[in-house]
Amino acid sequence: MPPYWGLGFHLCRYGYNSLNNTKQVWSRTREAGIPLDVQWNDLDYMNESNDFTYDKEKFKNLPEFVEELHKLGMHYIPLIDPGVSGSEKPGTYPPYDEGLQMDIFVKNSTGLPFVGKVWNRVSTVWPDFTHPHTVDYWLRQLKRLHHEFPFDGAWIDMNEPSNFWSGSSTGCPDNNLEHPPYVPAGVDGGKLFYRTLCMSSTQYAGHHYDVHNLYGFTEAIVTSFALAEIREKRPFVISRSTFAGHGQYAGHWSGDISSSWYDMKKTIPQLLNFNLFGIPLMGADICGFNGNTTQALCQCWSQLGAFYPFSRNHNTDDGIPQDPVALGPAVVQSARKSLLVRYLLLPYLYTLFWKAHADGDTVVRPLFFEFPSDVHTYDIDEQFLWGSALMIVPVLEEGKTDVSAYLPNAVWYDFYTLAVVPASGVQHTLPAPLDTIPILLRGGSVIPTQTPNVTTTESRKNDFGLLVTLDEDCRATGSLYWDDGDSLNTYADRGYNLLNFTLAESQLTGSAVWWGYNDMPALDKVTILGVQKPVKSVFVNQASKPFSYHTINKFLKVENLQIHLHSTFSIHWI
Ligand code: MIG
Repeated sequence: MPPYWGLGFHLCRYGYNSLNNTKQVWSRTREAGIPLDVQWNDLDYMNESNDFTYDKEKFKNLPEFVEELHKLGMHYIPLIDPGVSGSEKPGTYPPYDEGLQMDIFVKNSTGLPFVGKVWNRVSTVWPDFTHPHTVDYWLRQLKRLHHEFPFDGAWIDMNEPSNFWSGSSTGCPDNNLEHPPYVPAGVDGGKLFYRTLCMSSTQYAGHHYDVHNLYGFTEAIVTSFALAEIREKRPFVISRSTFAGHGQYAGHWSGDISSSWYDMKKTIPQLLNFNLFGIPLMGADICGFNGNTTQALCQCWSQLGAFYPFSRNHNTDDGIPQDPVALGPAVVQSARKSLLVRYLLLPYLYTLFWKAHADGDTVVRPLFFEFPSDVHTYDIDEQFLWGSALMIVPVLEEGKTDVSAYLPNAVWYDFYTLAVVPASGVQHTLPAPLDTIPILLRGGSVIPTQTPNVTTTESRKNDFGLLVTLDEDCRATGSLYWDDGDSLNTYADRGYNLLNFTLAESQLTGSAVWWGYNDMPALDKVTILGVQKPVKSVFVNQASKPFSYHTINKFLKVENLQIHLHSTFSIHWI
């Protein structure tokens, strides 16, 4: 279960190169009114690219900055590489000295630490995350860094594991693990160890040959455990390498994609796949990583990315700045508008994450998951759903201001006008003005919302709303999971609330299936879409209430309710 703040918007780039620059981008994003929860730093915060250090000149006041973020209810995440420097002066760099003492580095075939090279000045050695003592080792390193500046999560990169050398400085021994009879196509020069560790190097669990693909997964498990120990709050870990089972411990981003329309489009099938793999906390670098983005691309990508479960704008060090403000008012407007929609819908997204946590459900899902008997849905990968109720139809081509969507057989409502979209079972053209990403609501749903603010910490305090969409039988159901959003094990320890909502025969009822957490804002607003006949009166728990009814778009709105969700309530209309 991710922390609630992890579902906010994240801002990052490789090569801010100083705290001043980081702060400048961070503050101009806030000044533009763009929702933002988490500021990140890439490896340029480190001293000489060494893990568990920070540059005391260029990032001098990093600890103060992290405190400032915390005061504002925001969070901070640094990059951590798995490999640590293997050639600092003895006694000056505990991550190396302690690793030697604890004997937890991956070893070469002669029993000494395996030496390769990544970002470190001279050489790199790798902790063996299958070694039982590495839990202690990694916890010590992270704790020491956390003592310097209290970061809130970990971004674990290069954990395939990636190496700038193929093997060590002299390559790898000549044996049948390095040169098995069959190698996968595309492996450079037939070398399995191409830009990674030697296959005959050894780990606690066996030859690297046998556990290579588990390196990132094991690092994610240990990192997640260490963060929970240190912060005593929910760990938030985003990893580049994954394996089956990873979703229990961490999320994923798709690495170094290009700032291109083609790569943006391909992020949707990636997202769908990772949800099928049980790793719902997934996203791609918004506006692309490699190369220079453009205003038009970044505008559309900011809108699409606002609907990635893990939503982060990140960029390479040799590209133009691509935070929304850097790209001008059109991108700012699109990012702000789509992220405010995301923040409005966070109670729904969070409830989906709870369902994924409890039942292994998908968060983002392909249309065929909801409409398995409709063969037209099978190959759709340019639209996607959040749960069962919300369909996102991004613009994926430059300059387009409408988009063609397939609407499976159901009642669909336009998120913005709240009117029925008069088509289903057909291809339909939706308007997509440059600052608007088309979103449809599926009839039959009760979608919990919350008035958005510019951080999740603030938006969590606002009143709830319900968007209720009638299906062809004028029914709807939905639920809302709520807890403090950050404590460990709230679900297992039953420190949460679970509300169920049902609408039938012009009556919406809501009741708590479980109430284990008292700090919950009131329900203040209910909007019911698809009410065909004009409404004469509305009763909330039998008492008559003012309302408004939109005769053209046919929705009913009841506001200023202040319903305490602990008790069962009903709203009906005649
Ligand atoms: O060799 O830390 O995928 O997101 O900015 C590149 C620098 C290392 C790769 C990551 C990318 C990150 C970059 N890293």
